[in-house]
Amino acid sequence: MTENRSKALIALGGNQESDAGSPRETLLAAVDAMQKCALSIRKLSRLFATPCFPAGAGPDYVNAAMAVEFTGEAKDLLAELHAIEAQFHRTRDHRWGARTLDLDLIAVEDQVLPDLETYQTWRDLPAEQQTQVAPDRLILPHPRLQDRAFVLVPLADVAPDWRHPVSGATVSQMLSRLSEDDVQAVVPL
Ligand code: A4P
Ligand code: MG
Repeated sequence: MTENRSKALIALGGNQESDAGSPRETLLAAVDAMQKCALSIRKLSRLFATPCFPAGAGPDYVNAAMAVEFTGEAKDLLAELHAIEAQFHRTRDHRWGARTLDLDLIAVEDQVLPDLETYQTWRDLPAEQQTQVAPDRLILPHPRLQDRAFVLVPLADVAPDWRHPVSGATVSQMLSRLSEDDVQAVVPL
């Protein structure tokens, strides 16, 4: 019997050196590590230099995105991503703090997890609370994806037509709603 394969979108980011080298080298090493685990990489975006958000909170980031296929549940994929972050000595000192490697699960098919109401609560979290609280379970789609040029510009390389299951907007449409300054600040390496 063949098991069901699911499609997922992953965002990669980092702004601190790791044992693998610069953030750029770390991201490429993480892609290598992913190739060795139970997911198939379908598409990888270009790598981009992006200004740290919030501005001034740390060095610039390198960001990228990938489209993958995997077998199992979304939470198992997130656990794999956390294991790879740990390989690169990602620590969680404070929320949105500088990091060697951040692997966020952006979407799995058109799943809304754990349910629409909880997703909406995290999506609508007031800005001042966003740096203070982190969810203790998987929220899908990633609640901030529509706000961030450093996620959407790389995502447009791999899945411009992916449609958000709650808003109905495609990646290209979400990108067109951001300020031109934010989008132009995301520069291919
Ligand atoms: N969690 C729940 N849902 C998800 C999901 N869909 N994907 C949980 C990933 N994790 C999810 O995540 C906090 C908790 O959320 C974990 O327990 C996880 O299981 P985290 O990765 O430990 O913390 P974080 O990375 O600080 O939070 P988050 O929400 O991933 O922050 P972001 O959105 O990644 O923001 N500026 C630039 N230029 N580029 C960046 O990549 N990244 C951040 C971090 C800030 N500024 C940035 C960038
Ligand atoms: Mg994260």
